[in-house]
Amino acid sequence: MKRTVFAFCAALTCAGTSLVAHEFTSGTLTIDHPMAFETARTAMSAGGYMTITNSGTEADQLVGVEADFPKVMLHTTEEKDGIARMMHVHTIEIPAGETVALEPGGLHVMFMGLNGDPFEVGEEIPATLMFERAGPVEVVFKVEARGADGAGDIDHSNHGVGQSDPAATN
Ligand SMILES: [Cu+2]
Repeated sequence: MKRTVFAFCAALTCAGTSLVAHEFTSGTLTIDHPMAFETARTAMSAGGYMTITNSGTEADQLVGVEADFPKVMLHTTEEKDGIARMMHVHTIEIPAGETVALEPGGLHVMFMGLNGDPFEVGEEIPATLMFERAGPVEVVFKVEARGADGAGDIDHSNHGVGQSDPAATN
């Protein structure tokens, strides 16, 4: 009985730790909660989100992301005439003393070429963030459930199809 209780507590602690401490640091950079939303079976791409805090005194730049997909890009989202469009960006500036959020409807990582292998809840996506100053930082994107209404990731509903995304053609 005692043993059962102990095991239960240990499992709780473990779960709590993995949620709270899902962050990665390198020098003065802290990457918090890299995540992606689960995707539909037919999805060709998925967004990756996180916050990056630079506690140093000099700016850094996220210049790329490497992961096991045909293509991984940095995107920003611009809304024009009520239509959200993905735009490829080459770098994401992380100013000194600031936190930059990569989030739905804004800057994000785009994992492209899923090819019938959708992101599933609980899946972990290893990736390497490439920073100009800090160099490579290994992180793990955790795949989380999408809201019942699809909230949180609306800008990717038609993404990867190509009609409205100039970045998808290059
Ligand atoms: Cu995108």
